[in-house]
Amino acid sequence: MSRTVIRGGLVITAAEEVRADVLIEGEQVVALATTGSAVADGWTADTVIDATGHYVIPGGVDAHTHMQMPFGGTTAADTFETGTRAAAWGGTTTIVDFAIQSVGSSLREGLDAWHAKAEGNCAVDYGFHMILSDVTENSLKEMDALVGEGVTSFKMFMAYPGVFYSDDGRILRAMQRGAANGGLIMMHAENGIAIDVLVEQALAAGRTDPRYHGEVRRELLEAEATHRAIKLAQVAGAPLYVVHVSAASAVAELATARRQGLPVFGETCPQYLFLSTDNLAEPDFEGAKYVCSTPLRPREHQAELWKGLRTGDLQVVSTDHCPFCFSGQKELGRGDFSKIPNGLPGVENRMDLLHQAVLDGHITRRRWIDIACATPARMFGLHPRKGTIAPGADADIVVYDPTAPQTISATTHHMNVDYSAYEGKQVTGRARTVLSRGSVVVDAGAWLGRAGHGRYQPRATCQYLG
Ligand code: DUC
Ligand code: ZN
Ligand code: ZN
Repeated sequence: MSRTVIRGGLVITAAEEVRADVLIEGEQVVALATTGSAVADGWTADTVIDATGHYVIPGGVDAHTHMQMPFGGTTAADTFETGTRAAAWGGTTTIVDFAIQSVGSSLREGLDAWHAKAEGNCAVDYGFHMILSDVTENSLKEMDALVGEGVTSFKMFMAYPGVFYSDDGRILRAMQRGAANGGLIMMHAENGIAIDVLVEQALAAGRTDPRYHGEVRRELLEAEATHRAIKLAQVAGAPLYVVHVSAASAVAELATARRQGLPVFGETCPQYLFLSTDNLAEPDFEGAKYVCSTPLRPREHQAELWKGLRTGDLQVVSTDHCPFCFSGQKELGRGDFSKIPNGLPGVENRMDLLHQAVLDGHITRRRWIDIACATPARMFGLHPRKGTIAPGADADIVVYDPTAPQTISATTHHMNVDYSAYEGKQVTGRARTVLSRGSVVVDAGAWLGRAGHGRYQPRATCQYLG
């Protein structure tokens, strides 16, 4: 079995920061020992990685991606191969993607289709959530089977009537089932019935530019849906995870519920922390690059999101990586913002943007690792394999250079999309060496990984409760 030692770095986990060497055998971490100690110096290895002056952090866990997802008459531009490769470049070594149940089909059909897309193609490890679009007696029964085979979370939509939308009764039934079988309901919390009325009225009045996407998807309708989802979960006796929280008032709903002791959790995404409606208003249809749902909000919301991440009212930062090229895909919505496919690229940028947030004073180093690695792993049943550096954990490790300057750009990124949402943004910090289950996949600007190295990860039920 191969032995690797990572020497001389500052090991940062959600729990602590220590100067330690890390010993890896095969695919797993087997020991940590203080740098310079007799124990560490006594280790022999086939490969020694010098991490002097660097951080040694767990590989990122991005719990919300959509590789090659069909949406709005087109398909997200990253395949499982290109998207997981880009993830690795950015220091993310596990993704949890969303398999989709189409209306009229079974969960099994959807899950099988997503396994077929991913299998043999991923550069890093992956798991699946299931999008539940058709709550029937049969799909409720199927939820139990999926939990048993490691698909332990189910996304539901209060938005997109006629596509993914579930009404309150269906949501309640799925939550009740989740309360019984351990499946965690993930909610897209926007009142889609009301939004569709506002979309129709905006278009009829000739308001067709991308910025109206942000205006019709009103903050109040995110807060209202978040509140309703919380109450439905309370009635069902189920925990709740709200995805892509963008509005300050939605954070307030989560905070109020949490003060009441309810097991409700919230995720936000880098686009809500770093971008705003100013981007949606960019001229010449450039605003389309920033169309996603929930939408970007006015800049003032960012402070509340950062505060939520510090106080713990928000627990996770995922990307909702769902890239559509500007050319030919976003352009489908010229003259009608409602036809712009919803989604932004970001799987490659998350770890660096959040490191920049450390430098900017929004969060601490350990909180960076907590919200980007440790908590998503626990929330979605991947602990202790993922999200930390400890004996027995998978050797998914990033040797991170906290001083490397970087200008984010589509000309240098590895995502299969023709623009960057952060074009020209300067950040400090970058993954230098990335290991996935003990194999070096990125080193000093060189790609050493391969499609098919990434393995499907069946997940336990939520480990963040209680
Ligand atoms: N919600 C998501 O989580 N991803 C893409 C589109 C959407 O509405
Ligand atoms: Zn969503
Ligand atoms: Zn999503």
